[in-house]
Amino acid sequence: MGAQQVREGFAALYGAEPEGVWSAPGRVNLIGEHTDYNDGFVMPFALPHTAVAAVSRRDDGVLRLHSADVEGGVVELRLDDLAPESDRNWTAYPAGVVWALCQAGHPVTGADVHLASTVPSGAGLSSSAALEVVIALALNDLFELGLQRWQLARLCQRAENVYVGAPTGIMDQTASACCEEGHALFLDTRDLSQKQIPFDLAAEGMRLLVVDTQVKHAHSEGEYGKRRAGCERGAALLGVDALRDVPYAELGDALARLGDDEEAVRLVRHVVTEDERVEKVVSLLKAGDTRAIGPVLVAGHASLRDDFRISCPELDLAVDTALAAGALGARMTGGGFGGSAIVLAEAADVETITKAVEEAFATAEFTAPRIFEAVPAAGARRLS
Ligand code: GAF
Repeated sequence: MGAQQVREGFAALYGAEPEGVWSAPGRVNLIGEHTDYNDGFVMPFALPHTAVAAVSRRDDGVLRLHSADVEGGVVELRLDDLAPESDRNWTAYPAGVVWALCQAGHPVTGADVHLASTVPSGAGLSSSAALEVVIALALNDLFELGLQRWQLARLCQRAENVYVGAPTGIMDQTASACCEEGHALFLDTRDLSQKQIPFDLAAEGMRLLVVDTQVKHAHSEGEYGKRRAGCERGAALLGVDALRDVPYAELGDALARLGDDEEAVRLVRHVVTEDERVEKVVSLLKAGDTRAIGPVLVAGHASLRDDFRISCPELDLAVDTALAAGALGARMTGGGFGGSAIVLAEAADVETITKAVEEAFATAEFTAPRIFEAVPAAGARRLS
C-alpha cells in the first residue's frame, strides 16, 4: 500500500492529516542463520515489501493503533498501562516499541497510528521487525529523540524480547533499519559494526527467488528459544562468552571437548561453520565471484537441516527441487520451522525452477508456495 493510501486511511480514521508517513522493510537473510544471538555475523538485505505507518503525536499519554490488514477497529491503550507480555495481538509490536522508548526515558507522550504492511506475516521475512522499526523511526523523528539507526534497532529488539516475549536476536531489526538499496548488509552482531556490500544480481545475469512455503512459523513458540538456550549452554561448556568466540580453526578441538554431548556438538558446529560461511560469502562477493556463493548457501542449508534441525519437509523440498532444476544455490532463510527459502539462479533458469518447485509442491500435496523475485531494496525511511 502506498504512502498516499495510508495517509488517507489515517485521515478517515482520526479526522486529521497525519504529521508524516514512514516505511520499514522486511528482509531476507542471504547467509548467517541463528548466529545473531551468538554474537556472530549475518548478511541480510531488505525486501521491497514494507510496513507503512502514518503517525501523529499526542500529548495525553494515549496510544491509538489501527491496522488496515487486521479486522477490527482502533485499539486505544494508555502508556502507563503498557506492560511486558500483556498483549498477544499484532498491537504488541508497535506498543512494545513505545514501551521500550518510555522505559529508556525518552519523552514519548502518545501517538495516533495507522499501519498497512505488504510483508507476508509468518513467512520468515521479518514482518514483525518491519512493524517495530517503522514505529521507532516515526517516533524518533516526531519527538526529535536523536537516536541513531542501530539504537532504534536495539530498542525494537528489546520490545520483541521483553514486551512481546520472543527471544530473538538483533538481525531483523537492524536489517529493516539499516539496509540500503542494491546492497546486502554485512553485520557483526557483537558490536553492530556494518558494511554495505554491493549485491546487484541482475547486472550479472542472475536472480534471487524467495519461495514462501506458506508454512507459518512463530518465534515465541518453544523451539527457537530451545536452540538459543542450547547455544548458550554450548558456550558455557566451552568457557567462552558466546559461540562467536570459538575460532573456526579450533572447531575440531572444541567439538572434541564436548565429547558425547551430541546436542551441544551439533549446535556449536552449526554456529561456528555458519559464521565462517558468512565471511566466505563476503569475500567471494568482494572478489566479484558471485556464482561461487551458491555451494556455500547449500552447505548452510544442510547445516540448518542436519545440525540445527530447524528445517521442515516443505523447505527441504523447495531447496532440493530448485537445485535439481539447475539453481546455483538454495537454502532456508530466517528462523526456520517453516517460512521461506531463497534460491540463487541464472536469470534464464528462473522459469524452469519456479515451475519445478510448484509442481513438486503439488505432487507432495503441500499448499502451493508463493514464489517471487527479491531485489535488495531500501531500509526504513520517511516517505512524506
Ligand atoms: C529470526 C530472529 F528474529 C533473528 O534474530 C535470527 O535469529 C533469525 O531468526 C535466525 O537467523 O528471524
